[in-house]
Order: sequence, then C-alpha cells, then structure tokens
Amino acid sequence: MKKSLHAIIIASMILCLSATAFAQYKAEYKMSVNPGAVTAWGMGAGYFADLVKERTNGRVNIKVYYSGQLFAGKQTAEFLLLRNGAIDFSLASTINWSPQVKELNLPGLPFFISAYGNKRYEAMDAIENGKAGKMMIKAMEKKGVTFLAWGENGFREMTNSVREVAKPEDMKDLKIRVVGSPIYIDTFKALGANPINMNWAEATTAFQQKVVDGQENPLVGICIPVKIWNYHTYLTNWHYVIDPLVLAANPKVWKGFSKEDQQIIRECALDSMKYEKAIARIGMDDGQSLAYLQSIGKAPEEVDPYALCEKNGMVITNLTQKNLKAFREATAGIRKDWTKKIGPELVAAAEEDMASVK
Ligand code: X2X
Repeated sequence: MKKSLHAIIIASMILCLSATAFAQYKAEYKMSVNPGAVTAWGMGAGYFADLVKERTNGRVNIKVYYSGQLFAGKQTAEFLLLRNGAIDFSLASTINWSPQVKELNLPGLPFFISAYGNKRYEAMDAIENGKAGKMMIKAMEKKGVTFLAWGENGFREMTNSVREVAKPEDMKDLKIRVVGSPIYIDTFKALGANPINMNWAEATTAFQQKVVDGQENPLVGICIPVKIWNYHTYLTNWHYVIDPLVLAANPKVWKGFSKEDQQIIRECALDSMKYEKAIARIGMDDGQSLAYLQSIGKAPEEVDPYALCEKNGMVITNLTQKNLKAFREATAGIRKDWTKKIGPELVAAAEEDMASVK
C-alpha cells in the first residue's frame, strides 16, 4: 500500500515537472521569410518547419509567414522584430540585417567573392566555415539573436528592360530597384546608375508599371520563381555580390526549449539549409547541388536556369575578362570605403578563408 502510494506520488511529480517544462512552449512559433513560398528560401523555411514538427513529435510547431507578412514588408526592420520577440524564428537575408549588423555587409562588397569565378561557391563556403563566418555569427549574436545555420539566396544578377549591360558605361542612368541598404545604393551610384530603394513587397508591381528599369536578385533563388522575364529581357550574369541567408531564433524563445529539443532543432536547421542551398545553387555549381538533391529524392523539374531564361526570351550577358576588370575598377572605391565600415579585420579574415580555395 505504502509502495503504491509512493509510486503515485512520484508519477504525479514527474507529470507536474514535464507539464511545467512544456508550459513554456507556445502553441505556435512565428517564422518570418521576406519573399514568397515558391522561392528557394521559402521552400527551405517550409522544410525546416516540417522537419522540426516531425522530429519533436509535434512539441514545436512553427508556422512560416511568407512575403514579409510579419514585418509588413519592411525588410530592414526584421532583425529588430526578431530581437524583441515579435518574431520567433527567421530565415533572413544578410542584406536585410546589414543596417543593424554592419559585419553582414561583407558578402555585399561588390566584385569581392565573385573574383573567385567558377570557385565562387567554394569561396563562400570557406568564409562560412572559416574565421570570417565565426566573426559574423558572433556579431549577430552580440546584437541579440541566436544563430542556427547558414542558408543562401545566391549570387545576385541584374535584369533590366532597357538594354544589354556588358560594361560599366551601359549602366548609365538605369533606374535599378535595390534594397534600402546603403552599400547597394553606393555601389549602383558608383556605376553611374540611378538606384531606387524599395521593399521587395512593392517591387514586382514596380517592375510591371515600369517605375524602375531593372533590379538585381539571384537567378534561381528569386528571379525564376517570380518569372522575371515577364518584366525584363536582359540578364547580366555578373555574380557581383552574394546574399547568404541566416536561420536564427529569438534568444528568449531559444532558451525556453529543452536541451534535447534545442539539439533536434539545430539538426533540422542544418539539414533544411543544406537542402535550401542546393535548391538555390542548382544548375550553377557544376552539378553538385543537383546530385545532392537527386540523392535525397528532391530534385526539381527545372535544372538548367540559363536554358529556362533563354526559353522565355531573355538575353543573357556573361562578362568578358576585360569587362569584369572594368566593373572591378569602377567599384574599387566602394570596396575600400566599406572595408573600413565593415571592419578591416573581418575583410582580411574572409580573404584568408577564401585563399584556401585557390
Ligand atoms: O529584396 C530583395 O531583393 C530580396 C528578396 O532578395 C531580399 O530580401 C534581400
């Protein structure tokens, strides 16, 4: 009798303890993504939420809010909302967070990582896995978010409806929509264009109404999902900057999870971002991403982004060595100024990390 009473007391104590552990969990965690569900990052975020639900047996339920809904399209405000807890998780562009975390301007240095040509993806991976990546993570965490994994929007290419852009002079006076991040405004001004700062939420309407002549975004990550050929004919395949994504959580929300669930969520973050990166790189990295996606049974139908753009009437311009050099020279002042703003130690660390790729 005494024994069973004991057992009942212990059992109810365990129940109480686990109830308090779960009591901290929300019924739904809100996750923000700036573009729509059909983009590489939209798909990556959806996959992350699915994996987390499955592997925590439904204890952690993340709902993805696409198209900037959680920040009313104001993409450069996302970081602050994640930090103050209005958003629980985010898969975000480093560009959108760069006004708050200056170190995140590093991938936006024009014609910096792109100098690695065909090895540009390896150069980016070397930064993420190297010293510079650690410095960027530290900077973000210091500013108040919990980093989980790197994803990728991609190398950003330019499209426009006016003319072929092969050399810096061709940029003259073109009205190009850019994110409201100062390094982008500076870069397009240095190239003689007329940069127009606009949120992505308004951008496609602006393309349709020809408020701007062009824009810049990754080919597979964004341009193809939004069928950019409906607005622009000319594609300049210049890889001038890269846009890594960050999968992160609000620190208070993060601390609310059990150690076991934190471990599971971290693994889901890594697995889903490996998938997301492969989607964003497909057809542009010598078949590596395609092979990976095939190995997990997730290869999409379209695997050649350039052929798809041409089929839809786009004119693709690749830069000659001479013109690439001209673009590099025209933006040398921007790299110099922004190296000071970003921090010369971080830029030097990135150069060191990338040297391992050569
Ligand atoms: O606004 C853009 O261009 C986009 C969708 O790529 C970002 O959020 C940085």
